[in-house]
Amino acid sequence: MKLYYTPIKGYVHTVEAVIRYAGLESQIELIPTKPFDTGTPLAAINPLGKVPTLVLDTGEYLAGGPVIYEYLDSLHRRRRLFPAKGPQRWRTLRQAWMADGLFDTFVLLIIESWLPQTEQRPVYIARLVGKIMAILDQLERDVPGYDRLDIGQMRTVGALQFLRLKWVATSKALIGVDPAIDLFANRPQLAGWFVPMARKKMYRQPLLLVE
Ligand SMILES: N[C@@H](CCC(=O)N[C@@H](CS)C(=O)NCC(=O)O)C(=O)O
Repeated sequence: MKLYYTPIKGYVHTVEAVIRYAGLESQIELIPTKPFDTGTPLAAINPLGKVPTLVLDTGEYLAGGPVIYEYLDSLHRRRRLFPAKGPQRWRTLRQAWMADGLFDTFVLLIIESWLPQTEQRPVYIARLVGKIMAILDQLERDVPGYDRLDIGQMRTVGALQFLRLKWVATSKALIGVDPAIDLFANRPQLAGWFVPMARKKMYRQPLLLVE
């Protein structure tokens, strides 16, 4: 299998953590990919042109992080990250979907931050920031109900790591966003869960080292 993804210094993607959890490191060829580069080979594989994209040995591709996580989760013998059925499955999928939305919403903000400030849209930015804060508030309510490790939790760690890594630089480049906003202030449940999770080995060791 070949994984097209974008290694980021100081960051472990959810897909990397899932690969480690599943013990599939030796079965996956990692292909560092810049999806925003014109001429990226990714465009010929996945019409959405997004990372992560997984090309199977059959030549078929899978895309959408959560689709890839579930496929990888079907390939190991440890406890499943995706519960097979019942209320726990829907709770977990909802949590993973929300965390994926947190990541996607923040990516939209990053893309907006690439524009000169005179071309940025303050109303749009405020709306995206509002969604991010609302998701953090929902996580604050959800964390006390977390049970055994599942894909909802893993996607949440991945999204929060990315947010924490890029928040200050992104908000400095945006109009109307205060870079001093502390994402974890007044969210003690979330901070108390996230900080030790982020220190776990699977979140400290990316699959590829990047300069
Ligand atoms: N939630 C999505 C995120 C995918 C995503 O938005 N990837 C970005 C990278 S940050 C991308 O490839 N963007 C390229 C583009 O929008 O053309 C997933 O996990 O599949």
